[in-house]
Amino acid sequence: MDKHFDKERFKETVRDNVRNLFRKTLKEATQQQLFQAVAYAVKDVIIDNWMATQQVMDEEDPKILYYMSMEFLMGRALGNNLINLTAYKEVKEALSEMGFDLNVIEDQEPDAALGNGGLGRLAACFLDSLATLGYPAYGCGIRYRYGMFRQKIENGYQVEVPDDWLRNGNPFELKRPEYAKIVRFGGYVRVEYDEQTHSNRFIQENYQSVRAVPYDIPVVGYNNNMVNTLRVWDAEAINDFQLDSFDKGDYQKAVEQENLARNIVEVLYPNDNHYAGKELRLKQQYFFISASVQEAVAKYKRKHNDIHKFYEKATFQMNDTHPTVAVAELMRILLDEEGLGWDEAWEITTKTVAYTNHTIMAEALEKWPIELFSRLLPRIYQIVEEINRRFIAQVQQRYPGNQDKIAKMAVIYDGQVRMANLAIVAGYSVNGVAKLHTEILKKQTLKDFYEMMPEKFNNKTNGITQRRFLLHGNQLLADWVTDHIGDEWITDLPQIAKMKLYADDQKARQEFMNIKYQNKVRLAKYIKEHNGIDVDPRSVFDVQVKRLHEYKRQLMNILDVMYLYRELKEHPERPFYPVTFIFGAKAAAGYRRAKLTIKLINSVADVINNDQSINGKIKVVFIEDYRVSNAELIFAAADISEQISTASKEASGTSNMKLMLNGALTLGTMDGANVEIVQEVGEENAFIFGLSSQEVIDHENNHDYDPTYYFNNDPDIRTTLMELINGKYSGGDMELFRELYDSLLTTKEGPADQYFILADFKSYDAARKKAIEYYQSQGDWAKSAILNMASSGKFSSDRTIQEYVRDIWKLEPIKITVDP
Ligand code: 26Q
Repeated sequence: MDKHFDKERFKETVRDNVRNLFRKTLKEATQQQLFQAVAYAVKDVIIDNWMATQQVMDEEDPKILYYMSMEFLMGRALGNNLINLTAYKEVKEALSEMGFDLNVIEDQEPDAALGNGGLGRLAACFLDSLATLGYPAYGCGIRYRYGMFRQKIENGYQVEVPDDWLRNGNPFELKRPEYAKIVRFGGYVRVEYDEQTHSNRFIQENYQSVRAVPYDIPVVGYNNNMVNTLRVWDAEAINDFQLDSFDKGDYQKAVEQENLARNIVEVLYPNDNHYAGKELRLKQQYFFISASVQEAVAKYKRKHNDIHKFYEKATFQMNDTHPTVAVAELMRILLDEEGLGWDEAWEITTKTVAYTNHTIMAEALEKWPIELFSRLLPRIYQIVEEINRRFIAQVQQRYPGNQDKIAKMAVIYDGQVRMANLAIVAGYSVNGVAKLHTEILKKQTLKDFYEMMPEKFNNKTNGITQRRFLLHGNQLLADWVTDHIGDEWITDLPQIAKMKLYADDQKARQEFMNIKYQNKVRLAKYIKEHNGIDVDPRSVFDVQVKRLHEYKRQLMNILDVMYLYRELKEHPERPFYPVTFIFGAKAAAGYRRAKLTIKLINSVADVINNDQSINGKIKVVFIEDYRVSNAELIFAAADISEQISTASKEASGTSNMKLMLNGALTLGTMDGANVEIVQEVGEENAFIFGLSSQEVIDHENNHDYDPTYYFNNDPDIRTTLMELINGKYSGGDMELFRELYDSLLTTKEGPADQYFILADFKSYDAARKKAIEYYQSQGDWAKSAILNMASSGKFSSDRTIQEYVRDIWKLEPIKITVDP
């Protein structure tokens, strides 16, 4: 866009859009209307590149990746599209000449929050990298009517508010009714013998169905004219019944179909790393998978007549097990619609689908009761049964008489369909998302599968896009880097290592700290506006932002804040450098302990922030409604990155990478990608503490962890825990936080302190004190911060995507040229 960006024409288009869309002059338009007008002007530009991309794909017929995911946490599109069109600064200028502020206009756009957290944001980063690297790809997902709930904090408690993100329409999406597909649920399967082919035909009857209608959202590559597509499916009722029909069955069914359509895409399930076996969730999964697989096959058949070579032109990456019905749906289409035999169909399917695992936690593994699964998806269930039958035969052949192997590896077992096992049995690739995670999968969680089919297993350490999380989110730092080393880091992040030269340079250190300071001022202003709290931008900004989950140990963080505060009060004579503890986290709506932890953080914040006697040396801030858009502000302003999960539990983490890229120092455990971060930046530029993953796993296997040992022997720990039940942070209410106290010492269900908070508490506290101490030698800190940023090259999602392409997908990049 840069070369043919015509500023005057752009202004004209914005003016026209305001008139045509809202019958208003620029002066009369609201900020929201301006946003719409600007967004449509940007879409104009995108459309040309989008069509050009389609045309090249049509001509060159490349292999296409279908990235299948229940979640795409895209955040806002306007700023990101302008960045990738390399038109951000020009548009900012044009708008400013018209008397408008692009930042204010950007703030009018609701986040597209079609995801929970890490897994959904990873999908969004991958789309950005795929387009930037020129790889033909579709994101396949669901157009949820309501995305991730908006979080309000009322009286310290989380309250969930529906996220009506489509209220003002979505200017970037394009409805494509011509590609609608029918998806069937329920009924039964009738088997019919076909005299001609001497084979059985399977006919689903008495089913309900919905029309899946795709909406296309453009995914703009960086400065390369490429525009890929995120295709999200909406559900519409099929209204083909006769209103005057006297057939009561028809009428009943029609009403049911209306309801099915209305419910199916209504809302994103707000569980992160936790499985809930809800029927509607399985409906959502089959709905978008059936539509996506149907379309992938239809697209292939428009150009090719040999379905046996489907996998040469299409590959499906399944983002966790949520899309795993794709295995059986592709089989169904090949068997029932294309008329292939089992072996042919299986060969094609197993060369098409690949699976990414994002967790080792047992409670996150998807298992569907046979009753539910077979009732909702009768034909799909038959196919899964056959896959299972054949696989078990294989296992028996390999391990004769070994029942244990079958118990562990069967797809259907103990009345349940196990989606991870289905994904592994059918997938041609199984990958973890960080080195440590993949090793744990191979050696523990998926040991038996690894032993039987080691060739499938591989690691793909996660990454993040520097375009959103540095270039857009932290423009001061981005410009500073570009001034020193040029702008190649934007598409080649390892180049940022050139900044290591400046880690010892006094002037550069000063400049870095000055930029960080300005970003802290920006965040302090946001905090003042949203929380009414004054925070000092000269204090250390210690940040933990991520979904709330016990294994991520936000509880350990706030307990340590309580401990630090008590020490400060008891020893006012000791030097204490001011710290601002910043939290941001949504808790799943039904997750009681997580929600109570939010209440605790806010209660501790209330007490400490209002204690005049400590002169503001500690501030605690809970940022309401943590999401992609405010995350960008937070990352830019962070000094310390809290990555404190119980070792072995966080598959990778990605906020660790975003914070590192913005020059924060990691305070963390040897878990997930932290291990690789430390390897890149050096242990002297991070603060590492706590049990190792092996120690945690050993304790779990030996059942020999006893948290009461720490409680009984360490008075600091004991006193801190007592503050949960002595009313100090609850206006005298001794019961409010008892559940948290109990969870650490005496639970009825499961082991106490399942996440080893007490075991790690003291080493965490020491590491944190060391970090705060280190901050006071500003020169050293600046050096380490610059080195963190400069060592983040590995953690670009561009690198991750190149590895997926090389080892798994085998795609070829395409080139898009548009005439000026
Ligand atoms: C499953 C069944 C029913 C309802 C919901 C779910 C569900 C939804 C979301 C299960 C899991 C998730 C999300 C998991 C997730 O975000 N995992 C994170 O993935 C990141 C990207 O790989 C990693 O960096 C994180 O370590 C991992 O926790």
